[in-house]
This record gives sequence, structure tokens and C-alpha cells, in this order.
Amino acid sequence: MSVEVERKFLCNADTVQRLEEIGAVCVGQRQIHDQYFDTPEFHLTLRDMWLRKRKGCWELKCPTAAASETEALGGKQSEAAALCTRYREITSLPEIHLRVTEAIKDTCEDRVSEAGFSQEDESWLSKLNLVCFAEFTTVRRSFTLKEEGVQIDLDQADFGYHVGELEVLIPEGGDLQAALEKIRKTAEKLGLTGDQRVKGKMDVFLKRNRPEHYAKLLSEHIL
Ligand code: V4E
Repeated sequence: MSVEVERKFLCNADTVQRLEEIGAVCVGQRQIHDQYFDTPEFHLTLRDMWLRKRKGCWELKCPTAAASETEALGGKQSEAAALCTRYREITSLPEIHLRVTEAIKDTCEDRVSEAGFSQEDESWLSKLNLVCFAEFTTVRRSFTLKEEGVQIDLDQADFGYHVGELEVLIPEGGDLQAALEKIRKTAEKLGLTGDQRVKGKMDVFLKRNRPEHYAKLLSEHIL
């Protein structure tokens, strides 16, 4: 299992040129179609759990447990940590099923099954009362900055939102401080300013399409 450490940033007309100037190399462009699932009452997202299907594969993003990991940080590192998110990325379907079931177990008595899993068999979704609540396509241009070991994605979502991401993947329990430092250095090279987290695609999607749920997520400090 890996942990994604990520800082989002706002892109503008100069972003690609700036990336080239700092030595980032474009490694490709692709279209990504995402479908996000939750119960009709949003039991998962209200726990900050994000279940999605991307390219026929299931993925679950859950918050990492340890807030304590960043408590001891000081100065620049603490500021860098505040601008980044950390999520555990789970791609094993049995593990996803286990975590989702655990999260919504009070709401799905008698629905839980121990059946085998395949990416194609989606019967577990209806058994757990999971429905698609968000669906969009993103055009993603990816860059790599080898020197820092950071992946940089520029995303253009089909609902008109443009956002960049600086991302470092570490193994669970891996060196979070080093990941934050790589992101901080890259942000500095790119001349990123601002001390507020930048909204992700889902943030903007929900604000437009599911305003009541969006307000709830804000009031629960999930978004
Ligand atoms: C974790 C999360 C969501 C799931 C989507 O995550 P995100 O990294 O925004 O999407 P994407 O398409 O860039 O995924 P990748 O290809 O990098 O795996 S939706 C909302 N969250 C929580 C969240 C948050 N609270 N704050 C910020 C800035 N981002 C995400």
C-alpha cells in the first residue's frame, strides 16, 4: 500500500513554460474517466473515503491515521505540510471491499458477502448500496522532475476546472518529511505562492453538482 503526498496548485498560461525552464520533462498526455461511488447518504465521503473506478480498476483513497507525523515539524516544513494532503491509496479489491464494508457496516446489515472479487463483477456495489455520485473526464499532462523525484500533473476537467498537482508516492510508514521537502522545493522552483490549499476537482464538481453534500463536507472539515 502506498501513501500519496500531494500539493495542488493553480495553473496559468505560463505554467508549462515554467515547468520546462526548471527541467521538468513531459512524459505524456492521457484522458482519465473517473466514477466515484458512495451510499445515497454519503457514508464514505463523510469519513473522507473516496471510492472510484478508473480505467476499469477500483481505487480507494483513505486518510492516513497519523496526524502526529507532522506535529513535530517546524518552520518551512510545517507550512509545506499544511499545503499538502496525504492519502493512503488502496487498489486491492478485497481490501477495498473490507474497508468499505467496515465503514458502512451499520447501514448494510445482511448485505455483506464474502464472495470472490473480480474487477468486472460489480454485484458488491448493489449489495453495499453504493451508487455513482460523480463522474467526469480529465485530460492530464504529466511531467517528471527527476532531480526531485516529483510527478507533476496538469489536469483539465471536462467541467472547466484546471488544476496542477505535485505528487510524491511513498510506501506506508515511509519518509514523509523527505516527500514534503521534495514538494516544497519543487513548489519553490515553480514560484508557487499562497498559503491556502488549492481546491481539487472533486471540490469544484460537488460545489456545482451536489451543493448540499458539499456544504456538509465543508462543515465537517473534510473538504
Ligand atoms: C482524496 C480526495 C478525493 C479523491 C480524488 O483525489 P484527487 O487527488 O483530488 O484526484 P486525482 O484525480 O488528482 O487523483 P490521482 O490521479 O492523483 O490519484 S476527492 C477529495 N479528496 C480529499 C481532498 C482534500 N480534502 N483536499 C484536497 C486539496 N484534495 C483532496
